[in-house]
Amino acid sequence: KKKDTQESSSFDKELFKRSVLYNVKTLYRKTLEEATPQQIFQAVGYAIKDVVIDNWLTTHKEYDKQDPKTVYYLSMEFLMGRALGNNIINLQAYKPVKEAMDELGLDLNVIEDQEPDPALGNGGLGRLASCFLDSLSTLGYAAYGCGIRYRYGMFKQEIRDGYQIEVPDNWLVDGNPFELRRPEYAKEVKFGGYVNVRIDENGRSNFVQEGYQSVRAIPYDLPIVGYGNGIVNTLRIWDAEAIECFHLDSFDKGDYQKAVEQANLAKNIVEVLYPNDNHYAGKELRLKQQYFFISASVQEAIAKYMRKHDDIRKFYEKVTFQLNDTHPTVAVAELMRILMDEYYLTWEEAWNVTIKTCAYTNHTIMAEALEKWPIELFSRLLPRIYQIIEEINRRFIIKIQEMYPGNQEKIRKMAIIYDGQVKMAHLAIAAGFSVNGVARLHTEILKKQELRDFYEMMPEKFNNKTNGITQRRFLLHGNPLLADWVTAHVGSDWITDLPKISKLKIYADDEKCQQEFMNIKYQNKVRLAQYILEHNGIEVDPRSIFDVQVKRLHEYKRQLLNILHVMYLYNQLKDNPEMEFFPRTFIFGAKAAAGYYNAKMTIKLINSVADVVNNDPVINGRIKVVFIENYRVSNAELIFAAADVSEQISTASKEASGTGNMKFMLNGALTIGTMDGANVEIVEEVGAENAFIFGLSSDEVINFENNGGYDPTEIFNNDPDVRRVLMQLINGTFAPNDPDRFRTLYNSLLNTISTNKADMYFILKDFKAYAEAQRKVENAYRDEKRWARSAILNVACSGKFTSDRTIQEYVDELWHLDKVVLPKKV
Ligand code: 26W
Repeated sequence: KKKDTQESSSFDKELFKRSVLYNVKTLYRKTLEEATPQQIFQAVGYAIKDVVIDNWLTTHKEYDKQDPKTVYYLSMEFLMGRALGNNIINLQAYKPVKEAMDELGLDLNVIEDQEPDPALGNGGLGRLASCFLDSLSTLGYAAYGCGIRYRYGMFKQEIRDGYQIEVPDNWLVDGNPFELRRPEYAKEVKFGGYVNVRIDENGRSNFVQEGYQSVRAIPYDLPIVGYGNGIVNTLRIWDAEAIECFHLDSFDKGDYQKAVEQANLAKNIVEVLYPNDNHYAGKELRLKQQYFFISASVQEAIAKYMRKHDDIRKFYEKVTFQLNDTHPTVAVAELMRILMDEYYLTWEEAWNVTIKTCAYTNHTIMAEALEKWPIELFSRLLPRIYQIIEEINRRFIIKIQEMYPGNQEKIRKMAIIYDGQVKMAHLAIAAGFSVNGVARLHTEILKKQELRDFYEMMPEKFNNKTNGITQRRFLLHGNPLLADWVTAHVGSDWITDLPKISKLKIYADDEKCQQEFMNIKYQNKVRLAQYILEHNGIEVDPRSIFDVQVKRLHEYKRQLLNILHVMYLYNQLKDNPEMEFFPRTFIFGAKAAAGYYNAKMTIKLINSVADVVNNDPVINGRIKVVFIENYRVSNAELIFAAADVSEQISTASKEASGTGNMKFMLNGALTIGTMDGANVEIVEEVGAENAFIFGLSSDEVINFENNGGYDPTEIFNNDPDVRRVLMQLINGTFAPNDPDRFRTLYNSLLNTISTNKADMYFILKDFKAYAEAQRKVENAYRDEKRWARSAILNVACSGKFTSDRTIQEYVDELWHLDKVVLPKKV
C-alpha cells in the first residue's frame, strides 16, 4: 500500500558519486577520507549544482523562445534557508542522493548541516519572498527575485547569561557552491551630485546627473529549482564594487579623495542587513541600499526587454515589478527616470508604462514601520529621483483636488511629499496598479482604517492575497516522517497540489491512524528534544505538551503574555503542588532587533523564568521553559515538526498575516490564538472546535485605540493572580540580585504617567482569556484521541495555505504571466 513520497527520477546516482569524488579532488586535492565535513558539503553542493545548471540553461533557452511575461519580485530580503536539501528535494532526487551518500559512507543529514543558513532577511516578509520563488518555479512561471547580496546576513544570536548577544553572520566565509557571479551584467549606480540640463548631439535637452559618486553593481545568480518540472528561475542578488577612477596622470587631490570615497561607498552599501523588523530607523545607508539594488535591477530588466523588443512603451506587456513592501518603492521613480532620460519618452508615456508595471504589497500596519524619508536626505542622495517624485506628487495632488475640491485635509493626509518628508507608501499607492494586503482581515483593515482615504479615491487598486507557505520545505523536507505518512494515505499529489491533502479527513476518526500520527509526532519531539539537549543542555520530556512560540520578538506578538502565563502556572503549582497538571514544555525562539530594549529584556525574562522553574524541585519537571538560541529557517523545520501547540497570540489587528501559523498547522499543531491575521482564515478552514481562540477582536482593539476606555491598573487592582505575576517582575523573584531588572517591562504594562501608552498591546486585558484557553488546551490534550483527531484535521485542512495558491492568485489577478512548459526530454 505504501507509496513513496519521492517519485523516482532520471537521476544518475553513479555519475553523481563520481562527481562528488572528483570535486573533492579538484577543489581540495583530497580524498573523501581526508576531506573535512565542510569540504564534503562543498563537493556535494557543486555536484548538485552541475545537475541544476543543465535545467537552468534549458529553462532560459525556452524563455528566450517563448518570451513569457516575467515578474520581478523586488525585495530587500530573501530568507532562503539552506539550499542543498531543498534543491535535492525539488530535483526529486532525495532518495538516490541519500543512497549515494550511504554508499560513500556519508550521512546526508550531517552534510546538510554544514551549510550556513543564508539569512538575508529578518522574518515573515523575507521568508514569504522565498516561498514565493519556490512556488513560481514549481508552477512554471518566469520570475526573478531581485535583492542584495549582504556580506553579513541576519546576526547570529548567542545567549549569554540569559541575554541576547549579536554575533556577525559571515555566511560566505567558506564560499557558496550554488552562486554564479555574472560580471557581464554589471550596472553602474549613481548617488549624489546635482541635476543639470544638457543639450545633446541631437539638439534634445536632457536631464543629467553630474558630480555624483557611483558604484558598480555585480549580480550573483542563485538557482530556484521548481519541484519535478525542470524549471529553474533565478534569484539575482547584487554585490557592490568600487569603480576605479585613478588616472595616474590626473592624480590630484580631488580625484584621490573621490576615489577613496567611492571605494568606501561600495564597501559599505552591501555590508549588512538591517536587523529591524517592523521598525523604521531612517538611516541614510538604508536608502542607499534601496536605490542600489533597485537601480541595478530596473536597468537590467529594461536592458533584457530591449534585447528582444523594440517598443519600450509596451514594457508592461512583458514585465511586472512586484514591490515587497515600500522598501523597493524607488523603483517607480527609477523606471520613470530611465524611460524619460534614456529612452526619451514623454512624462505621459513614461507614466503609462510605470503605472501598468508596478504593484505594491503592504505587510504591516504598525505605524513605526512606515518609511518616511526627510526631503533633505532624499534629495541630496538621489537628486534626479527626487525631482521626479516631486512631479509625481504635484500631479497626484491635482488629482486629489479634482476629486475633493477645496479639501486641504485630504492633501495633508495623502500627499507623497508633506511636512518635509517623502512618504514611500503614498508613492507606491499612487504609482502602481495594485495595492494588496496579505490576509483577508489585514486587507479589510487597510481599506477601512490605515489606507482609507486612498481606498476611497482608488478602490479598484485594492485587493487581498492571503499569504501561503511552501509545503516542499515545511513538510516534505522538514518532516519526512509525516510527509511519508500523508503520501501513504492520500498519494503524493499534495506536494504540488496541497488541497489534495484534504483526503486525509476520512482518517481523522480512524484510531489506527490517530496512533500512527501521534507516534510520528512523538518521534519528531524526540528529535527536537535531542537538539535541545545538545544546544541548551536542558532535558525535556517528549511526552509533555510541546507548546511553541517561534517568531521575531516584538511587543505586539506578545511573547510577554506567554511568559507571564508561565509564571502564573508556576505560582499555581507552587501553591498547590498536588494539583492535576499535564506536563508542558514551553518553547520559545526569537531574535530581537539589536536596539529594541523591551524585546531584549523579554528574552532575559524568559531565560530567567526558565532558570527558576526548570530547577525547582516542587515543579519536578512538570513545567519546562526552553529558549532556543539562534532561531532560523534550518532549526525552524525541526521545531514545526515537533509542535503540539502553536502560539499565535498577537494583539488582534497587529499581525498582518503571520506565516508561522500556517507552518504549524501543516505539521499538525493546534493553534492557540487571537482572531488576527491569517488565524481568522485558519480557523475558518479547520473549524473553531479544532483551535483555541481567545481575546479581544480587532474591532475591539481598534475601538479602544481610537476612543480610549481601557485602564490596565483596574485589572491590576482587581485581579490578585495578575497582580502577583506583575509584582514578581519587580520583587526579585526572577532576578534576586537585581530586583529592578524587569521594571521597564512592568512599566510598559502599567505606567500611569502616560495612560494611553500603558499596556498598548492589551496583555492584561487578554490575560484571563488566554489562561482559560490554555486550560482548554490542557484538557483537550488529556484526551489523546480527540487531540489526534484535531491534529490530523489541521493537516487535512491546510490546503488553502500553500504559497502555490497565493502565487496563482497573483498570476491570475495581477501579473497575468504565461505558463511555461519545457519540451519533454528525449
Ligand atoms: C523599515 C523597517 C521595516 C522592516 C521590515 C518595516 C517593515 C518590515 C516588514 C514589512 C515587516 C514584516 O516582515 N511583516 C510581516 O510580513 C509577513 C509576510 O507578509 C506577515 O506574515 C507578517 O504578519 C508581517 O508582520
